[in-house]
Amino acid sequence: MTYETLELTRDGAALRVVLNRPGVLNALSEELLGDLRSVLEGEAADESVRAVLITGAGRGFCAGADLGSTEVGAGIGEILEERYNPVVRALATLGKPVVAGVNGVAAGAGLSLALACDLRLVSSAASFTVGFTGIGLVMDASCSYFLPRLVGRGRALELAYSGRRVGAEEAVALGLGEVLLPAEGFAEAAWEYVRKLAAGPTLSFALVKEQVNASAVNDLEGQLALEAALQQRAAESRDVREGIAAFSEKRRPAFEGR
Ligand code: T3D
Repeated sequence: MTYETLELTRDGAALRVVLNRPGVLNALSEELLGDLRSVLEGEAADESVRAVLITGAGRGFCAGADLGSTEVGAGIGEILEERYNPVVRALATLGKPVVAGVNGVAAGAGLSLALACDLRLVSSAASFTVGFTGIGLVMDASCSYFLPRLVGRGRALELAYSGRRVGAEEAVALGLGEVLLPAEGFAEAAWEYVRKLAAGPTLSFALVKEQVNASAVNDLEGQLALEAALQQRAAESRDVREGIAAFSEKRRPAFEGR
C-alpha cells in the first residue's frame, strides 16, 4: 500500500517507515497518525517483517501534533484515545524490534513516539524537547510513562518544567537515546543497524520485549514466573537449535526468526 504521509522501504525482513511531512518537521496530522496506525497494524505486523525502523524525512524527526491543523481544546482526550494511543500501543507491543532513528528534532508527541519505540538511534544533529509544557499542555501519547522510566523522576520533571531543547550527546547521556551516530551517513547507518536486527532471532527478541514490558509492573515473583514461561517457549524454537548448532560448529547462526 502507498501512503501520502509515509514512505515505506522493504529490504528483506527489514521495514523502514519514514514520516514524510518535512515542511512541518513531520508534525502529526490526523492523516499521518491514521497512516502510521495502518502500517503498524498491517505491513509491520506481517511475520515476514522482523525489524522496523521509524525515522523522519528532512531535518526533523517529528515536531509532535500538527499545530496548524489541530484545534487544541475540548475533545482532545478523545483525539488522544482514537488517534495517538493505538499507535503507541502498537509500537510498544509489536513482537519484533522497533527502532526510532532520531535524525532531527523530536518534540511533544514526536518525542513520545520516539520513547515508545524499543530503542533510539540518535543522530548527532538530533535534539529532544518535551514541548507540551511550552504550549501549556501536559505530556501525552505515553511520554509520562516512558520518560521517567528512561531518565528517572527528577530528570523527567526537569525536562518537562524547563521544556529545554536537549542536544544529541546530552540526550544519550540522560538515557533519552541509546546509540549516538554521526549526522553524516546517519540514514544509512540506522538502516544498516535495523537490517542486522532483522536477521536476528526474532522470537527471542519478541519474548525479551514482553519481559521488559512486564518488568515495569511485575514484582520479583511475577517476573520469575514469566521468565520461566517465556524461556520454555524460546527453548522450543527453531532458532535455539540453530544457535546452539552454530556455536558448536564455530559459525555464524542463520536465524529464521521462529
Ligand atoms: O489534538 C492533538 O493532536 C493534541 C495533541 C498534542 C500533543 C503534542 O504533541 S503537543 C506539542 C506540539 N508540538 C510543539 O509544541 C512543538 C512546536 N514546534 C517547535 O517548538 C519548534 O518548531 C521545534 C522546537 C520543534 C523546532 O524548532 P526549529 O527552530 O528547528 O524549527 P521551526 O522553524 O520552528 O519549524 C520549521 C517549520 O515547521 C516552521 O514552518 P515554516 O515557518 O517554515 O513554514 C514551523 O511552523 C513548522 N512546525 C514546527 N513544529 C510544528 C510545525 N508546524 C505544525 N505543527 C508543529 N508541531
